[in-house]
Amino acid sequence: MALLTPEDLDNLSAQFEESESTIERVTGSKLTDICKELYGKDLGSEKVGIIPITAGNGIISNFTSSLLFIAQRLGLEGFITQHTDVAGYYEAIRDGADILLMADDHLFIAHNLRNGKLVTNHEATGIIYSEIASRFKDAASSEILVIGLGRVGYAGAKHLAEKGFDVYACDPNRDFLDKAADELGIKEYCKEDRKKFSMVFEATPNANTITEGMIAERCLVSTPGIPCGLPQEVGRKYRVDLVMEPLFIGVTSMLYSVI
Ligand code: 0TF
Repeated sequence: MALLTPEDLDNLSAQFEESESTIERVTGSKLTDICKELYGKDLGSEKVGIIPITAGNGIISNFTSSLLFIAQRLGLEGFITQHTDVAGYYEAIRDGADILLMADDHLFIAHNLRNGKLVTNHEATGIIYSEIASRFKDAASSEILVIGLGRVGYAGAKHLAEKGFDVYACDPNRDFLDKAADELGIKEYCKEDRKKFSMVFEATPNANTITEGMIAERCLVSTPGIPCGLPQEVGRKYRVDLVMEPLFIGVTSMLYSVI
C-alpha cells in the first residue's frame, strides 16, 4: 500500500459516513455489527494509546489525530502520547493504555496489552473489506473477484476461501497467483472466460485496475486502495456501489480483532 497523505485523511468523518451508509444499504448491516459477528466480540471500555512514530518518512500530520477520532467515535477512551517512538511507547503503557496503535512506513499495528493479541492493518483491512464485498445482498452467485494478492489482498482472499466463496484472483505477479492457488485453492481470473463478477474486493495501490470486462451491472466494489482502482466513468456506466475509505474501516477491524 502507498503511504497516506494528510489530504487523504481530510474530512475523515464525512468519508466514513458516506461509506457507512453504502455498507448498510448493500449488506443490510452496520460496520460495527459486521465486526461484532466477524470477531465474536463487542468493544468494551478499552483505553487506546496512540503513539506517533518518526521513523522513515516520519509523522503524517493528521494520522494520530485521525486514529484518536476513530477510537472515540467507536466509544473508546483514547489518547495520543506527548512523546514519540520508544518514549511514547513507555508513556502509553505508564498511562494505562489497554491497546496500543502505532505505525511506521512498513507496518501499522494494534496490540492489546491485556490479552496479548496483535494484528496488522494489512490483515485486518483485508478481512473487513473482503467481508463487506462478500455480504452483498444482490450478489448473483458465490463467485467473488480479488484484485491484487499483496498483504491486504492475500489476507482477504484467505478469509473468503475459508468462508467457502468461489474465489478468483488476478495479480501481475505470477508467484503470488501460484501461492494463492496452492495454499488457498483460488482460481486465476482469465479475461478470456468473460466472467463478470457482482462482488469485487480490490486491494492494490494502483488506479484503473478494474475494467469493464470484469464487472456485472450494479456490482459492489469494496476497496481500501488509494487511488481507487475503479475508473469513475466505469463506476457510473455500470452503476457500481463503491465502498472505499482511507482509514476508519480498517482501524475499526483492527480494534475489534484484538479485543
Ligand atoms: O500510510 C500508511 C499505511 C496506512 C494504511 C491504512 N489503511 N498505508 N502507513 C504509514 C503510517 C505512518 C504514520 C506515521 N509514522 C505517524 O504519524 O506516526
